[in-house]
Amino acid sequence: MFSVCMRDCYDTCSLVSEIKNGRLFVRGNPKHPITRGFLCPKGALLSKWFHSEERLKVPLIREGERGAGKFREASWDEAISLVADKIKETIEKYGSESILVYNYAGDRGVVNFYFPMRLFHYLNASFLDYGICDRAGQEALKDVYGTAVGLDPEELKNQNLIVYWGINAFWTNLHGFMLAKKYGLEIWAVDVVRTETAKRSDKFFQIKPNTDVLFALGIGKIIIENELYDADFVRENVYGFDEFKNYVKKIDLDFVSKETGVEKEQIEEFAFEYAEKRGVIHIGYGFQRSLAGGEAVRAISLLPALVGHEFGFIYDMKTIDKSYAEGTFLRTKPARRIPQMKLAEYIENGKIKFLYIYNSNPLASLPNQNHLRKALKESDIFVVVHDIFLTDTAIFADVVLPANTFFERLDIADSYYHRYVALNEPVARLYGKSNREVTVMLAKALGIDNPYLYETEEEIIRKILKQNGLSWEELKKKGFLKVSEKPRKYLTPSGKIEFYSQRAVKRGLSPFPEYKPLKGDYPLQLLSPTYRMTITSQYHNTYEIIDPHLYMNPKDAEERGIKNGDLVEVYNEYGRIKTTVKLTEDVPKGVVLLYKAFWISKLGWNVNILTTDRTLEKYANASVYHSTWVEVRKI
Ligand SMILES: Nc1nc2c(c(=O)[nH]1)N[C@H]1C(S)=C(S)[C@@H](COP(=O)(O)OP(=O)(O)OC[C@H]3O[C@@H](n4cnc5c(=O)[nH]c(N)nc54)[C@H](O)[C@@H]3O)O[C@H]1N2
Ligand SMILES: Nc1nc2c(c(=O)[nH]1)N[C@H]1C(S)=C(S)[C@@H](COP(=O)(O)OP(=O)(O)OC[C@H]3O[C@@H](n4cnc5c(=O)[nH]c(N)nc54)[C@H](O)[C@@H]3O)O[C@H]1N2
Ligand code: SF4
Ligand SMILES: [Mo]
Repeated sequence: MFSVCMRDCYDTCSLVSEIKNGRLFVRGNPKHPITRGFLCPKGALLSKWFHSEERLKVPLIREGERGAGKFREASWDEAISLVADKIKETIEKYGSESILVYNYAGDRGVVNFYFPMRLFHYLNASFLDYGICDRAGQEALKDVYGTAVGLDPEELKNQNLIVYWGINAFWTNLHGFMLAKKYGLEIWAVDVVRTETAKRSDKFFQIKPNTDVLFALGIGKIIIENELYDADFVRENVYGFDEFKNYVKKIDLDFVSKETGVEKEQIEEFAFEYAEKRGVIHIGYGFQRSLAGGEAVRAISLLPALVGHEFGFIYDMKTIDKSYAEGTFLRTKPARRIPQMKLAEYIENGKIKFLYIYNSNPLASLPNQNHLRKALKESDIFVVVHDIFLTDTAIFADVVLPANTFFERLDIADSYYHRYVALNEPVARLYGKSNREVTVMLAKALGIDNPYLYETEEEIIRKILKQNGLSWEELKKKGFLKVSEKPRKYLTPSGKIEFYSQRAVKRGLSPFPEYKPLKGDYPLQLLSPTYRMTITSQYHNTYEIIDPHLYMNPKDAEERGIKNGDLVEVYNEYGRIKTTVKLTEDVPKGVVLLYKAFWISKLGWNVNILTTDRTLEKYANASVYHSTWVEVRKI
């Protein structure tokens, strides 16, 4: 059977799965041109995840205090009618907008991701305004190109150089990294940390955090002032080039070198070689989750244009139109959108009385966990969590509904990195119900007979494929289909690549990317990037391979009398955690690192006890996890 790894991962691997003697066996689909039949270390363990003894088998209803983890088992009938009654009661008492559906990309199957939204649209409930992940960069690229959709990675075969900028691709986009290798591209990395990607790159530019905007502007200045840019391309396609040229005149390369920590010769080397090799840039999601993230992406995205690329960046990919699955047409009122990063505030203000969570584990993944947990404990909100496991979020629920896995249902998935849509067929049935099945049960219990709430997976998939000019028969045969690219335009007000961004000016930003030094109230900047063996919080409980160490530069440790392996307290205005230290030169002085989003219920803490819930307001309330500062002391 064809499967698709539905994790929130660039690669969206096509898989082949089968059941032998009651066990699931999964391998990569060798025919898929991007994912090419090999699995990342997380994908290789999917059978362990599928068969995990920790999977929820029956619904649970809360008995003790919220968050205490005391539940009683219930039948599906009882649990679903309780949820339906609460929905009705909430609408009667507080109105439909007091219901919030909180979902994210725990499973990226088109039906599984969108189908529950149909019910909540039908009920005119509130929805999230997603800001947790790639938001600042999305806005920034819209400012410059009018779209965040960049290069088809298969086009890399015609390129010489790829720069991984603020992305740890060897861990987070393994198939992309291997594709660049296969095509023989030169690989560079720009990162604060000497990551596994940096270690495998031909050149590594280790930069101080939050200074990317200045680094990119400095490179731009050198390219322009040495006339290394593609003058014909720029004349035809760029808006505001002369003003930009004047703007970078004022940039002092000694200042750039001092602020970024990169030697002037290295900055020049970057500029000259990048221009000569006409590099493309994979702009990471990770590094833009910072107060400097939006301006940084804006500045970086100008570089490929300077060397004559139409869309010479990789960020997002949108291939098929999936809106039919979501069913916004079922609404009769426009949706109230709640900024994702402000969940705790909205709960505290009593604006949300009923929270339906699926495909997400916000009590691991959202910042400022102490605030969120307090808000939940003190409010009279009713919380339903639909998940495969008793996650930290499920522990705070009133009703927990067991979900099944993507091996247990029909679906399709597209990718935010490449142009393939892949088929996912059911191979087995163990426990729980799919997001669609639960939605159907709820619709029934609510007495709703709208046919869109009862459509089957196959009906929805066929309709979406047809709308997008793709064949169901062909997909069933091959397991994946490439969505071809139509001729593209810059979707900016001028119809050009806006070095002078009119859209940014409208939001009160400077027309050109601006550098502002950042400083926190504590001395060390805490980065919390992705970990190799988890996908945000997923797999902590099933693979049990985590790395809870605080990574620290020996110089910072020495100043604090800390030695390798010492137990320390990491603290700031949001909270405190205890863990052991690993000293490493991979992390520069002034920066410490903890990997993101382990389970508090398993480990006792999670980095998000410390991370800031501030947002980048001018970039649509994007998250800024990395703009967190802490102090560390030996205990
Ligand atoms: N193994 C694994 N893969 C994943 C995930 C996972 O949890 N684990 N999560 C998935 C998700 S949800 C996402 S969004 C993507 C994220 O994929 P990536 O973008 O690769 O994510 P991160 O590792 O968070 O961040 C990338 C890098 O940004 C660097 N960085 C931080 N601040 C700065 C800065 O100021 N400047 C520069 N230049 N670099 C900086 C960090 O050191 C880090 O190495 O990965 C997806 N894939
Ligand atoms: N400190 C720090 N925190 C971060 C980040 C960071 O860089 N640093 N990164 C942020 C980013 S980029 C992201 S995208 C977010 C992600 O944060 P979340 O959206 O919370 O993602 P996950 O931790 O993957 O949780 C997904 C949940 O969905 C469940 N699930 C999986 N499949 C299904 C299914 O079919 N049905 C149902 N009902 N449930 C299912 C999983 O078991 C899991 O509990 O985290 C953010 N958190
Ligand atoms: S996590 Fe990503 S790379 Fe690994 S198997 Fe899944 S889609 Fe592929
Ligand atoms: Mo993400």
